[in-house]
Amino acid sequence: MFRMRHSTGLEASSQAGEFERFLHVVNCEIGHSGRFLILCRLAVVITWRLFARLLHKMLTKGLRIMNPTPPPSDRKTRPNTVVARWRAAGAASLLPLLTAAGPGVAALAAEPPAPPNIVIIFTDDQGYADVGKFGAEGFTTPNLDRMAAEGAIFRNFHVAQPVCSASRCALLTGCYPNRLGIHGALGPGTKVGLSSAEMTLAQLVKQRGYATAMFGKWHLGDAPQFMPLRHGFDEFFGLPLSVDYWPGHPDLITNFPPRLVAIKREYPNLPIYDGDRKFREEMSIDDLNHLTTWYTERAVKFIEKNRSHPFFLYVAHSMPHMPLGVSDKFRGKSARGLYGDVIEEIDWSVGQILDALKRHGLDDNTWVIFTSDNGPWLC
Ligand SMILES: [Ca+2]
Repeated sequence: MFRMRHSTGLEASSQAGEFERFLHVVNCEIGHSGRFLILCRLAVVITWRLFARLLHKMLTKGLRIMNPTPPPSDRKTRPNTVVARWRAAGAASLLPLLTAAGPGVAALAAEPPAPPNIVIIFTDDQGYADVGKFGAEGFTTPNLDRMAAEGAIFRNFHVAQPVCSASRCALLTGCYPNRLGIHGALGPGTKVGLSSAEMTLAQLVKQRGYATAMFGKWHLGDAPQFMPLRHGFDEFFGLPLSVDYWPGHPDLITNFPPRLVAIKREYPNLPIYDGDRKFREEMSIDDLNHLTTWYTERAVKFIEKNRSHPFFLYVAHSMPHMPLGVSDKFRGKSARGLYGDVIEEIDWSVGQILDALKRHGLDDNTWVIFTSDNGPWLC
C-alpha cells in the first residue's frame, strides 16, 4: 500500500494521488491523559484508512458517475446518498457507513447524487479535556457537545507527528510527513515546504468540481510557492505560521527565558494574508484577538457563496496555540481565564459554521470533522 520513497525538501514527492492513504489521522493527544479525540458534527474521529476508504469510494467510484460540476438547479432535486445521510445515523459508528458508501453510490448510478460538502475544523494544540464532552471544567463547549451527541466520537486515533507542520502535511496529503521532508514545525523563511509535486486534499476534490478555501494557519512553508493558493485552495485568509513566530509576542518579556526571547525578537514580521497578498504586514495584538472571529466570518461567507455548489472548507484555527488571543465577545467570560475564553470562542465558531450549513439546507449533505492537530502544549 505504501510505496516508500526517500525524498527531502522541495523535491519531496509521494504518490499522493493514491487515495487509499488520503485524509488521515487527525489526532488529538488532548489532555493529560495523552489520549486522542476527534469530534464531528457527525463527529468523527477516524483512523486513516477508514477515512481514506470513505473518500476513495466516494470520490473515485461514486463521483465518477457524476457530472464534475453538477448544475446548482439539480442539486436540491437529487436524492441524498447513503453517505449523504450518514449524519442521520446519529451516533452510529463510521465503519458500517463507510462500508455502505460504495454500494449505495453505485446503486444510484442512474441518478447521480450530489457530492457531500466537506468541512474540516482543525485547532492548534487543543487538549483532550478541552471539550465539555471530554470533561472540560471552567468553560463550556455547547456546540462541540452537540456535535458529539448527534455524530460520532473516535477516541483511538493517531497523527503522523505530534507537531504542527508535520501533522498538517499528513492531513492534507495523506503521506507520512517525513517522506515529504516536512519535519516538526517549520520556521519563518524556511527553504522547505509543501512540494508542488504533492496532491493535497484541496487539489483532489477540485478535480471533482469542488470550491475550496482555507482560513487559518497554514504552516507548510511561508515562501510564495508553498502557500495555500499554490496547493489547490481557491481562497485563503490567515497566517503562514504559528502565532509564536512573532517578534511582537506579548509574553516574551515575562514568561520566556532570556535566550529564547533573544531568538524570537529576531523573527521577521508575522504577516496576515488575504489570498496571496498581505492583509497585514505585521500582526498586532489587536489582530491576534480577532483571528478566530475573522476566520469564522470568512468561513460563513464561503459557505453562503457556495451553497449551491460542492465545497471543501478547511478552517485551521490559530488558537489555542500560545500566545492566546480572544475577542471582546469572550474575554473574561469563562471561569478558566484566557484559555477558557479562547476555547469558548472556538466553540462559538463551530456553532456559526453549523448554523450556516443548516440555514442553507446543507447540513444533511456535509461532513463536518473537528479535531486538534496534535494535543496540548500547556501540560
Ligand atoms: Ca500544534
